Amino acid sequence: TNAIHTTVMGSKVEVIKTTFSTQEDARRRAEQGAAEGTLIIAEEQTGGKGRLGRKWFSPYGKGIWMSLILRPQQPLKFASQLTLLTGVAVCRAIRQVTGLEVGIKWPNDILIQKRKICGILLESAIEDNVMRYCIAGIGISVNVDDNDYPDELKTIATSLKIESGSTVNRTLLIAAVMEEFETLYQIYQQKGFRPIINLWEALSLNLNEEVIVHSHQGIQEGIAVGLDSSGALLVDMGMGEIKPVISGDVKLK
Ligand code: BT5
Repeated sequence: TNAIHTTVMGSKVEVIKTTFSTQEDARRRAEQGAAEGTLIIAEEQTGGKGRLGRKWFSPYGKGIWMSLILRPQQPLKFASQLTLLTGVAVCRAIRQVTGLEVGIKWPNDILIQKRKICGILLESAIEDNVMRYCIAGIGISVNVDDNDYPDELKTIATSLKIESGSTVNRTLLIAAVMEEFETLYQIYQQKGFRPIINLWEALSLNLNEEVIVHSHQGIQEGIAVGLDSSGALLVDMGMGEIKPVISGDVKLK
């Protein structure tokens, strides 16, 4: 805990050995009034979750499975900006600690050599359209070995250990994530989303790449060209048409 040099993010840390999902633990703590920056970390999750009912593989002692409580007091539409901000913080922290060239695939995957090493899940509780609290779930496959992964993940997932060839110190990485997060969150609150967009674009694996867009016009292809002020991916559809695409409408080629 005293490795974390921040004032808010990670100022209170709860470490659990085995839990179902740190998202549920954090939600309970938030309902009990836990302060912004409270961090719940587990060695193992038996019900780790991804988006849209997908599962997150969370073996004992091999990764960083954690949830951070935020109290942004903003309308729900800002949640997608926080997802992107979290991705930038994690990506920068991983680069800083390991030197690995990780990048972000819109909206929330962190990849290396096209394989996933981190996923982000943002969940919010709303009241009168304002977020009462928001839980930023971060899963980083730090020291997972190739033979730990079930067959269906072997070809699409990797870990920092697999990519760097050595064990990565989880405490150092958690501290780096909290530091990056705190810095970016302060910038975000003082200057808005624009500076975060610039940092995101610098780490993006999508820019100038083809994407498939699903809309009422059917399925179309375009080229990702950036983010707009809400966090939507801007896609050049050709003939001068730039479409803002929100999560769920886009597949990356
Ligand atoms: C995500 O979902 O990427 C969000 C994952 C969030 C996990 C954290 S861990 C702490 C907190 N507590 C929780 O219960 N959850 C959060 P999605 O974009 O839906 O991606 C899920 C997909 O990632 C799966 O279907 C697999 O293909 C892949 N995957 C699962 N486990 C993985 C792992 N350990 N490493 C890399 N890829 C994985």
